[in-house]
Amino acid sequence: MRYKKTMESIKINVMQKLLKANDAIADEIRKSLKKKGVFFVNLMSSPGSGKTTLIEETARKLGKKIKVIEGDIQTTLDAERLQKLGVPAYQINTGPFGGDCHLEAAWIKTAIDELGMDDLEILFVENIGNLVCPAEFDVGAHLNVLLISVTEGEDKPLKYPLAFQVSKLCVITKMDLLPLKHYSLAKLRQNIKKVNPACAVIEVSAHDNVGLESWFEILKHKPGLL
Ligand SMILES: Nc1nc2c(ncn2[C@@H]2O[C@H](COP(=O)(O)OP(=O)(O)O)[C@@H](O)[C@H]2O)c(=O)[nH]1
Ligand SMILES: [Mg+2]
Repeated sequence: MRYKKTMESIKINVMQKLLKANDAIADEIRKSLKKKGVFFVNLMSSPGSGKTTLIEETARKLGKKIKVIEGDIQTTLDAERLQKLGVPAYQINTGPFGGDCHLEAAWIKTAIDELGMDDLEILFVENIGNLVCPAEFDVGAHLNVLLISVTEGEDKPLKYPLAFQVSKLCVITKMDLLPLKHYSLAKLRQNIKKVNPACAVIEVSAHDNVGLESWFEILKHKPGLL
C-alpha cells in the first residue's frame, strides 16, 4: 500500500514537472508570435467535429495569410487537404512515438521553426481529436477554441469540462444538420455556461456558409493578441 502511494506521488511529481516545462515553452511561443503580430489559434474537438473543414473555409474566404500545424496520431491526410488549397501545413504524427493524444509546446516550436513565421497573419493548430488530453497541454496559443458538432450530444461540456474551461470560444458546428430528434441546442448552450460562464459561443455550418462571418470577425479582432 505504502509502495503504491509512493509510486503515485512519483508519477504526479513527474507530470507536474512535465507540465511546468511545457508551460514555459508555451509562454515563449505566445510572446514570440505576439512580437511578430501572428495570431495563434488552437482548435480542439472530438474527431470529426469539423476542424479541418473550418480551416479550409477560412483559408478560402477570409483572405488572410494562414499557416497550419496539424496533429494526428497517423496520416498526413489533413495537411494534404490544406496544401491542396495552397496553405502551408506541417503535420505532426504522434503514432511513431507512442501515439500521444495531444500536442506539446516543444513540438509546436519545432513546427513553427520548420514553417517559418514571417509574412504570416494567422497560425492555426489543429489539435489531436479528443476532448481530454489537448486541454491539459498549453501549446502557446493566444486563443483556444473548442468545436462541438450538433451530433455529439448536449452533455459533453459536463463530461469533459476542462476542454471547455480552457477555451474562450466554443464553436457549435454542423448547424445545417438541425433539427435533430432528441437534441436541444439550448441545453448544450446551458451546459457550456455551467462549466465556463465566460465562454463565448457561436453557431456555424461550414457546408452551408452559416455563421462564418461571426467566426471571421473574431479572427479579425484577434482576442488574446491585441
Ligand atoms: N453536415 C456538415 N458536415 C460537416 C460540416 N463540417 C464538416 N463536416 C463533415 O464532417 C466530417 C469531418 O470533418 P473534418 O473537418 O474532417 O473534421 P475534423 O476531424 O474535426 O477535422 C467530414 O465528412 C466533413 O465534410 C458542416 O458544417 N456540416
Ligand atoms: Mg481534421
